Amino acid sequence: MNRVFVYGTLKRGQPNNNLLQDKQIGTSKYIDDGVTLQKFPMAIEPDFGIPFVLDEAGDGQNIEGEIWDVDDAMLAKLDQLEMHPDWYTRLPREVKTTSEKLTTTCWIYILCDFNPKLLSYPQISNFRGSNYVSHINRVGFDPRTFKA
Ligand code: PCA
Repeated sequence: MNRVFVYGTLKRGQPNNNLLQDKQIGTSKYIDDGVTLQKFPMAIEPDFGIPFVLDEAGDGQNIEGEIWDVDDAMLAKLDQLEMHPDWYTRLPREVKTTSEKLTTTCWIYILCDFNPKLLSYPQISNFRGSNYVSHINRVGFDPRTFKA
């Protein structure tokens, strides 16, 4: 099993959570809500509403999200969605569980070598995804513009 911390569109009630719960792809189990032990900036890209946890630990806020255990097939699908390692990079980071206050290591999709302009976008600790535009509807979208 692989433990993943999701903070954006993969959370329950968000537009990509159906993928995380698709039994045709693999197995997944919601474990608990959680919050990152370290602080990170989380930027919301304004045109498509894409959430990015930025690789700049120490700045920003403790990020709220959900802990899921997934099998290898599901992890591979998530990697494909997040374009790991070309766009987001999946990195291990410590997360504190909300119910038991236990520290657990999870994979998190983080944007490394990011375009510094992302630091000027609105920053939040809890993504609620009101203006998110999914991949298929992104006109003029180029993931490279978010990288340094
Ligand atoms: N999906 C991943 C990373 C950002 C996003 O929208 C997640 O929910 O954790």
